[in-house]
Amino acid sequence: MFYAVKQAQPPNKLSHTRNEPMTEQMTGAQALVRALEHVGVDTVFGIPGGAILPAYDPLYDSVKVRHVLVRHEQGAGHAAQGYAQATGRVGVCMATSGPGATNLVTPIADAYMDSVPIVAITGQVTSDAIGTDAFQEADISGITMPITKHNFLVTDPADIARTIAEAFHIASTGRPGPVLVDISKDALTNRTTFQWPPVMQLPGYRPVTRPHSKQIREAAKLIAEARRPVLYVGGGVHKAGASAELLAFAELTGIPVVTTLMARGTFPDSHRQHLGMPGMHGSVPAVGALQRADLIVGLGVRFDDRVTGNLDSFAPHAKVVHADIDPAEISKNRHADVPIVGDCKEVITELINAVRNEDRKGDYSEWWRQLDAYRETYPLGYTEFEDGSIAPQYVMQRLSAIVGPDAIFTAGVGQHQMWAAQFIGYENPGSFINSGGAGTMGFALPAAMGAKMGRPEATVWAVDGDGCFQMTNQELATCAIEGVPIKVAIINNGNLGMVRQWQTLFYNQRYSNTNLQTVRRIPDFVKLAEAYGCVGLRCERPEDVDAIIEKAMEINDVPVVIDFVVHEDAMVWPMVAAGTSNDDIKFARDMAPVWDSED
Ligand SMILES: Cc1ncc(C[n+]2csc(CCOP(=O)(O)OP(=O)(O)O)c2C)c(N)n1
Ligand SMILES: [Mg+2]
Repeated sequence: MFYAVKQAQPPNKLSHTRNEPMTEQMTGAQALVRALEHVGVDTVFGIPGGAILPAYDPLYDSVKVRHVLVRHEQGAGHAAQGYAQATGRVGVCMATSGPGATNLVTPIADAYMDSVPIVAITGQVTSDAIGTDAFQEADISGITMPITKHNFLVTDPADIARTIAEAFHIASTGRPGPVLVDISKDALTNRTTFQWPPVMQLPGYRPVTRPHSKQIREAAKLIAEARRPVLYVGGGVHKAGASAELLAFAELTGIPVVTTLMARGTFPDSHRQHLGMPGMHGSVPAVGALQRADLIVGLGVRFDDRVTGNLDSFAPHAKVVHADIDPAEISKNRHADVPIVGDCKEVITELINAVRNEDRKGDYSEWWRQLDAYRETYPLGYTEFEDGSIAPQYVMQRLSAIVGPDAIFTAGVGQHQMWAAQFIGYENPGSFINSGGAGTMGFALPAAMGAKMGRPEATVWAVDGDGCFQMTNQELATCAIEGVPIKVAIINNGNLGMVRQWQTLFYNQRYSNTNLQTVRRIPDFVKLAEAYGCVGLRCERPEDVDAIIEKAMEINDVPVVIDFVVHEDAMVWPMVAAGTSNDDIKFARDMAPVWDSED
């Protein structure tokens, strides 16, 4: 697995290979910090408070674990997500009981939807007060039950070290996801015997990673027989660290590739077999290919409604091979003719072998003629405005050209996110980090902070909306004080733009509560950046875009925020209206592609 805890093997295996386990008397809080050190944690994002306070005392002394004091627990959670996605390791956040813990609910839900491995550690009121409505009591394990891969309530200090080992193991193996460890205050203050490595107690938790060989052979047969196949690639391929295998498989078979929002960069955008992103704001070639396919090979995907559009009319002619590590995903939305449960790295490796062993080879030349025609006729494009204002898509293109593919981009949620997905070229796996499943406004900035802390050598850009930015911009203080020089590009259209776009298209241009009035400079993003100890820049004319991006690229000691003032009427195209068929995609307002007559 790509996501791995730093330790060489799970602790229960280590116990057989070492002579004597380490034992020592200490408090539960000390055991917690010691366990975090043992599983290889180097960064924890959090905010202290009463119930978690005992843990912060030994944390103060740790030379291995750096605690980053954020300004809001939501920022801690998203930072842990950004850290996890940029490094391939488990991200960690920490909060006190009650409101501290509930502030983590949004990032935990986000991590659950996007299968991001994080461990959230929360303090809980003392065990004898649980259930009494004690000060700052919230049943956080109950609250997060449906949005965690697993969660624990620990009331005995003797359980702390083992629980931490289990939490990291669960978060990082199989389908990755968030794990919550809620620890009562008395478990932190009472003494225990610390023992490492602990023996994990996870009966029944055995994620299947090896695919069934019969299913693999079946898939290879369908690939040879197909005339119009598509590789539908999702976030699971990146999480399995399988982009090299994907490239080899795609080139071996010659099958066209589409990459979902969560898989941007997993297959190089510049590769001639890449058709773009599928779905609601996908490219016409990608959406058209899926609709006309006779075989879809889904790898680490979940046939999300944003990809399929109206499910009944999705890819009506296609047989489906669906590979995923989570058996619950297979045939959840779309029936799989060939279900494959397994880790995508192993699945694709086996598929390569099976395709090589097939005597027949698929002939997709007619298919490529059709797809190349789509590419020729319907490239991604946008309208410039005659009043001399900046088209937001142009900002993305220039960011892509000047910053280059080695950077990491994060995004908020809305129009700017879609433009960042469409108009920035991604060549490397994991170079686009965003909130896909939950669509959480406010994700970009703290996620960029976490990514930059995990990969300090990388240039990290947060592409944010003026609405999203106002949800989590307080983490600029954290970035400035902790020395995390991220760069933020605010796409300031003065509006909750994506919602406004729907009002334009579906609500008769009745713009109810979407105007943020940032034309009045409330807030003034440049001054706000400066107030937080960052450099603030403003860009209002297309001819200044390059110079301002270049200036931001030269500043590497403090965070930089650019306020790109763009036209409020820019819209995201192509678009498949929610709930309608992918066949009804529009590449501009009221402009539908003309499919070939043979379609
Ligand atoms: C926390 C949260 N609240 C509400 C929404 C609904 N929503 C989706 S996009 C959007 C507008 C975002 O505005 P902005 O950040 O300015 O981005 P833009 O679309 O203008 O680029 C809203 C309100 C959401 N996704 N997340
Ligand atoms: Mg906006």
